[in-house]
Amino acid sequence: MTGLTLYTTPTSTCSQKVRLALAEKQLPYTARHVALDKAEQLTDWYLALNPNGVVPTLDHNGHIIIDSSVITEYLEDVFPDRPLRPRDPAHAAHMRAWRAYIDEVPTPAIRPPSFNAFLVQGFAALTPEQFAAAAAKRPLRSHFYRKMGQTGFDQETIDAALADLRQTLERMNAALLNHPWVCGDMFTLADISLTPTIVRMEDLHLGSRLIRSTKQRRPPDTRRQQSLPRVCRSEWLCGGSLSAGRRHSQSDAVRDSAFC
Ligand SMILES: N[C@@H](CCC(=O)N[C@@H](CS)C(=O)NCC(=O)O)C(=O)O
Repeated sequence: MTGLTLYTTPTSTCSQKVRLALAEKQLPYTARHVALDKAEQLTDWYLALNPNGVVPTLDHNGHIIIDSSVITEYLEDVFPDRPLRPRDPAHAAHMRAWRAYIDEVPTPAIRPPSFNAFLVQGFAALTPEQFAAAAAKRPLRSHFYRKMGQTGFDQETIDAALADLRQTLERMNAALLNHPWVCGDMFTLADISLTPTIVRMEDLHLGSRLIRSTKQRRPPDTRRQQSLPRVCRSEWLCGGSLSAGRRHSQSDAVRDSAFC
């Protein structure tokens, strides 16, 4: 028994990072699903675990660990088998620099197009007062929800997000020109941090141009092509739930303005 319980939401990209790491390390765990659509992350019992009111949260034999990047490093420290972090300190620093960039740039950038496509419609029926109260309850994201409003993020915000995502793709493209994974020959936590955002981009129809251009520019590398499905086949990531909610008309605007 690993003693691991993960508070997680199927469609949450941050939860997916942890589930991918658990899957790669072949660590069994108990999943406790947190219903973001019912604001379960803002209930007293959950805020007592994670005062930020976001998923995921890990409970390891009573030790409560929050933040997906912190959780995956913790898992690496406690369960070093099937390593996802280079042992060499300089290589580990390189991986952590990638992760810091991912947490700073693409992870927040994927939110505005995701919320416009999948989530904002869930707030449409609220009165302005109810929406203001819902936004105010978010310990970390009040300003984000206020900026979104009940009609979605404006084009300027979407354009800025797409510029950040494009920069990420360019950096990945450069890194993957000569190596199978972003940090070189080893599949690491940096690849895990990137994967949910790339999958979400595909779900939003933002990614196909990148994949085409990457294939054209990268020399043939059969090992990488064989390795990729190991991530994409993961039931934790590609269970279909990501696209289940796609019905908002703004997803067309996002798609049409992307990577032209
Ligand atoms: N830095 C945190 C961010 C977690 C986060 O933003 N989670 C989102 C889902 S991906 C969430 O729970 N949002 C709740 C909300 O919007 O109220 C982490 O990596 O764990």
